[in-house]
Amino acid sequence: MTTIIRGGTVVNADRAFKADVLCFGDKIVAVGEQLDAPASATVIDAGGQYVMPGGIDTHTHMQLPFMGTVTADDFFTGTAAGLAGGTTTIMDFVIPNPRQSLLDAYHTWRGWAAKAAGDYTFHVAVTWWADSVHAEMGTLVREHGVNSFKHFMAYKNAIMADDETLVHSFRRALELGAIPTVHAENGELVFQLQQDLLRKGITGAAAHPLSRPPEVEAEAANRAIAIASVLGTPVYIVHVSCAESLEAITRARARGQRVYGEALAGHLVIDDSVYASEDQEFARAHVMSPPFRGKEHQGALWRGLQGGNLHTTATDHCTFCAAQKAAGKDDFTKIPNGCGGVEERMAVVWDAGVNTGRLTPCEFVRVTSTNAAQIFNMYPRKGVIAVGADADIVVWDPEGTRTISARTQFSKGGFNVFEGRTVKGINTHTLAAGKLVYVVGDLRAARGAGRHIDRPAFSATHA
Ligand code: URQ
Ligand code: ZN
Ligand code: ZN
Repeated sequence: MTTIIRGGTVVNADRAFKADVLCFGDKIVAVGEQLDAPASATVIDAGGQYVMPGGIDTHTHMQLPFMGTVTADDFFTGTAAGLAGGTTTIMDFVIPNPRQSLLDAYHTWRGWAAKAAGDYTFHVAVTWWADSVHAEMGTLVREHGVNSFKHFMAYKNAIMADDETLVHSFRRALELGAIPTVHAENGELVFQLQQDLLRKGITGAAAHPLSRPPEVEAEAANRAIAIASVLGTPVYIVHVSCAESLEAITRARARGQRVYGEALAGHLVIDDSVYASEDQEFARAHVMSPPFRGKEHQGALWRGLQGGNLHTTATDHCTFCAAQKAAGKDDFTKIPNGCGGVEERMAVVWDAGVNTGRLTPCEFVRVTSTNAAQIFNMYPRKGVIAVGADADIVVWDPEGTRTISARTQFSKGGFNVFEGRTVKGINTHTLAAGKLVYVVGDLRAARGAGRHIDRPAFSATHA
């Protein structure tokens, strides 16, 4: 398949410039003005539009078994929804149960992901520790293209990693040239606060944020950063939701420590007033962890992205339908945690970031694609419009508008946390591995067309 994208402005993280882009097969083969193309080539007129690297969502959970149920989006519907919104690669999670072999879990998730419509890669969670975990981490790095290991510091009595596991795993990641990532919330504090609230008879969704105040997140962020500092390993903090966690990252980076932070599109534009809704179904639909915060935290997160102390934007796409969320109608601790966003991330970050002047188009590319590719060692295969890169390309109309709604979304779950938001700046075309998979409103996602992306270790002193 040959495609020529004519007349657009290519936007990479470092610069924007007028150029055509020629794709052959799954690769970009030429970038330049007035390119020749074979008569058989598919022509995309990008006049007046931007031509940007396909989005990379560093944090999704498709088909996740969690809190007694399974997320509504599987690897096909979830990646297809991502393609519709300009995200061409997702970074999902293998989450072994405690005492479960990491390799067994990895192979299970690989089986589930075979149906994906877009490219995918996995962070592997370390939810327990034993010599066998030490060994399997090595196998995953050496033989399966894993270079990042996730640690849930929340979710006590489930998948929470205690300090012993954190220290062993961070140390092993360093040996292997892999990066540890963390869900930073103090799971013991959350658990105790949950019990306090339930004892007081406070059981509705409004209790959720009360059990997870910003300090609960910041303590864990500080602890993960301190462990990483002592052990000399980098650390990546997922879904940084509050100013206090960002301050911990900013302090560490000012000391020269290699700490990265991720912001969710939801946390950037949605505040905690959603939990005060009389409509309990609406409030439950917004239960995710860390919770949506007060408005003052959103400004901090945007400054984090602008100032280079937050590096990626993601979604933590983890959708549950109303009936699934209703499992917690009498006990908020039983509401499956998670919200959607994989389809809306790029347009929401553009509308709230670029249209407001917070981000330039180049900075938008950096935080929606390039930084993710570089931090997790997929660059320059991903994250740039350049010869030799994968032909994962978004043609972006800065004047195009659409109103986000669950009624028109492709993702499952029947709810949209961005419901009713009109965004200006939308993708008119998405190419994934050189195939035209989305043309305004027309999604052409193919089951199984997605590929697993191996991510080499950065360096290994000894694996
Ligand atoms: O904690 C996570 O990242 C997963 C389990 C999704 N749920 C959530 O509330 N963020
Ligand atoms: Zn998390
Ligand atoms: Zn998550």
